[in-house]
Order: sequence, then C-alpha cells, then structure tokens
Amino acid sequence: MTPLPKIKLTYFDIEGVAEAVRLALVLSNTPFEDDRVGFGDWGEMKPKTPYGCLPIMSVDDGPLRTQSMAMLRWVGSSCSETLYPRDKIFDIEEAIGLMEDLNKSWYPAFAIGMRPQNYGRPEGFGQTEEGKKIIKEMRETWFQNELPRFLTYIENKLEGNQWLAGGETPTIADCVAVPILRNFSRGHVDHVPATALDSHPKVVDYIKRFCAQPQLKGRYNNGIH
Ligand SMILES: N[C@@H](CCC(=O)N[C@@H](CS)C(=O)NCC(=O)O)C(=O)O
Repeated sequence: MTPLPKIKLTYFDIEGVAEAVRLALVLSNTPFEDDRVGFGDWGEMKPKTPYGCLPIMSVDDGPLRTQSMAMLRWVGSSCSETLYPRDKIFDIEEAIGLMEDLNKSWYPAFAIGMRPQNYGRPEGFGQTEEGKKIIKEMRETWFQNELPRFLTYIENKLEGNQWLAGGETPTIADCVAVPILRNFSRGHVDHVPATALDSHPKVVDYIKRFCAQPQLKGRYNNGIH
C-alpha cells in the first residue's frame, strides 16, 4: 500500500479560499496539518511566501505550493476516487466556473470595505459616513439584483441532483460552492443578513446536506449559520 502523503496546509484562521481544500482533505479522510496563522504573525511571514499570500501547502516536505484551486484539484485527483473523477470533469468544472462567476460579481461590494484604494477610494473609506453608506448600498443592490439570479442557476443545477455535478457523492465543486454560499448565511459580513439564502430553500437544503456528511460532523453548526 502506498503510504499517505504528509500534507501541511497553511492559511489564516478563517474559511476563505482554503476551506474548499480543507473540506476535500477531510472528505477524503486524508490526514493533514491544518496550520492556521494569526493575522498578527502575517506581516513577518508574508515576504517569505512565494506570492505574498496564503494558502501555501507542502506535500512530503516538498516545495511550497500555492493557489487554492491547484491544491483542490490535486487533492481531488490524488487523494480521492470520488471528489474529482475523470468522467465528471466537465460537470465539476462548469459548476466551479459558475461559483467563480458568483464570487467575481460579489467581490467589489465585499472588497471595497477591505481595500478601498483598489476601487479609487482613500484608505479608511469604510469608516467614513460616506463610505459606510456606499458600501451598504453596493451590498444591498447586489443582493437585490444579482444574488437571486445565481441562486436560481444553482437551484436549477440541483434539480433532481443531490450534488452540483450530479452523482451520489460530493465532488470538489461542492467543496468550492458550500463555503462561498455560507458567506451569505453566516451573518458575518455587514449588510448581509443571515437570511440571505432563505428565498431559495433548495440551496439551503443542499448546504445542510453537504454539512451533514459524516466526516464534517461538528465542523459547522447546522451548516447554514
Ligand atoms: N488565488 C489565490 C488567492 C490567495 C489570496 O488572495 N490570499 C489572501 C487571503 S484570501 C491573502 O493571503 N491575503 C493577505 C495579503 O495579501 O497580505 C488562491 O486562491 O490561493
């Protein structure tokens, strides 16, 4: 029997972009070191990382790997028979692409609060009265105009299916989708009510179904919040 690889995944202590990778490792019963960096330690660590960002991963003490989607696809194909099967690649990648479109559409409304300079606004913009008002408007407008469209696409994909790429078991597409969707139900982002997904109960049920996988027991409350 081939020995299990020794995997260390380093990221911040948030779900963020690494949660999909963690989920794939957990669902495939692959042991790994879940290394979580405090924001206070990040300044010193940043210049030592290949691209100045996390996550980074090492396998069997090999070179530092970067890019969460590369890690996810590697875990899906190397550590599991069911997370990234060859005959489902099209369905899986289409679903991942859809989730990336959702994220891309949402990102400016989210990120202007964190990095206003990237959106032509001064540092500290989010703390000003004008900034607060604009961020609120951007997020509320997105919720009204964009989120329902994406949730309907997702519901359509789930029609007659338990998982985004069909089949009997979750794939890496579900590992990508669930943390993204949970961003809109955890109530942890300003102006994003924890009820944001309730208009689409099939999506809510899907998240709960995913979070009820035996390997994820105790990881999230009921999956939604
Ligand atoms: N495309 C990269 C994005 C990595 C990324 O943007 N990481 C952010 C956190 S989500 C980061 O390290 N930010 C800290 C910084 O830029 O100083 C991936 O998916 O791994």
